Amino acid sequence: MSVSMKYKTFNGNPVSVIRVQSEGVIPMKQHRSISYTDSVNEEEILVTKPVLPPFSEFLPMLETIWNNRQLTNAGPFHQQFEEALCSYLGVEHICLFANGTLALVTALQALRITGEVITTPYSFVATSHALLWNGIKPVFVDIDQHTLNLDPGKIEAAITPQTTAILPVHCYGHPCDVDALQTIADTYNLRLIYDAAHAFAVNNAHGSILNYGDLSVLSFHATKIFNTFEGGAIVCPDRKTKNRIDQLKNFGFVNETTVVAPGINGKMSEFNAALGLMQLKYIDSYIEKRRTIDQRYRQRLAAIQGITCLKGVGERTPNYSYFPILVEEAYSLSRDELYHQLKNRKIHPRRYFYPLIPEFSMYRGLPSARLDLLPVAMEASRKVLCLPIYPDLELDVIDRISACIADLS
Ligand code: T4K
Repeated sequence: MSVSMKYKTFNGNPVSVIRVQSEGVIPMKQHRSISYTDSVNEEEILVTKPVLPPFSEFLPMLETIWNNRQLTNAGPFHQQFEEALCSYLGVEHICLFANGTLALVTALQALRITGEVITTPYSFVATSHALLWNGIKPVFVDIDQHTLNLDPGKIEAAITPQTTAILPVHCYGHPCDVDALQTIADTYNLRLIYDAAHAFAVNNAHGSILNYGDLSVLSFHATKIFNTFEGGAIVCPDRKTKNRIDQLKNFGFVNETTVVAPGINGKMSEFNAALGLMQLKYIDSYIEKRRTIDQRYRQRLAAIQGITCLKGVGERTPNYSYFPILVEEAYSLSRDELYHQLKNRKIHPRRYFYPLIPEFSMYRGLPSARLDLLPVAMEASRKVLCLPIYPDLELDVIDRISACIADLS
């Protein structure tokens, strides 16, 4: 067997490609996997780099899994992780999932959402995809120019007799206008499901932002501030809803012989749950490091004309999950020119979220996908650049990134 590693790009991003080639009587087979190992090219600065607990601390947990052979289906680590998360986040009930997308799809199923759902055009595609997977028609409404979250002032005009719910996103972890959204939901008898994939550990003056609406959906993907490799969760207010969601994520089983709904397999494994438990020990230190990075960027970028650092509104404890800047006309380069110039300098920011969801072919034909109806989202999609931010990012690297942006102006 031979192993070789090559540096390549994937979706325009630097990755290392590991090639494993086996030899022998069996015809040669190539296994291809993609990793993000730093050793291949130490100088590349990626938009994020997942944090992990010390390997030695995780090993005893792995040993437990190896010994007890409970690999999935609500094992002991799963139970402990659910309890620990509820207590850390300040929420009543949580249902763990294999990833955030399955959690979104299941949240819509759990509340039996049909017809039309009002949502934001400015998000990762998974938000709208979850609607399509449920046969629901997304209705895009423009965003607020300060928070880049769904603009409550524009929602009422989009409500029709078919509207059943609102699906906003706490974009970059910056809270939506939760009170205004709840008022609209109550007035029109709509369900309110938050895509809170970016909003882990965000609190406003009253506590966790995850306690608003009917349900909130989290992602624990590798690129998120809190990761379980892959993972996700639904935060729900009562035991009855939790039971229904737990059934739906387990094929609809309520016991060995009874299936009450066409459920899916959305379960989180013991491996992911054990890792999550371990990550919880360190999450406060991860967020604190991100806070320092956020502050450093703001200091270093403050004087650059045409660069605006986005800020949340109403967070008592932010999570600093992204560092989005707006590249305004007063800056000498366009957002895309800056993006490419930085890439040439081995700095890899990301254009979250470009293109806009309504620009993708499966959404383009919808009446609400007309880009002239979504001017704020369009502008954000053409101006925002998310700069690298992760706990291990050294302050001198932030200074280097900021200096590049200043030099290019
Ligand atoms: N709702 C919202 C609002 C979301 O943002 C997301 C996910 C979801 C729902 C769905 O939740 P999940 O089903 O994913 O749990 C990434 C993530 O794949 C995606 O989870 C995330 N949002 C989205 C905003 O970003 P990409 O296309 O940027 O991923 P990728 O592979 O290019 O990674 C970005 C950078 O991170 C790379 O430059 C390298 C680094 N990286 C990535 C991975 C996966 C690593 O260093 N190690 C890794 O293992 O989508």
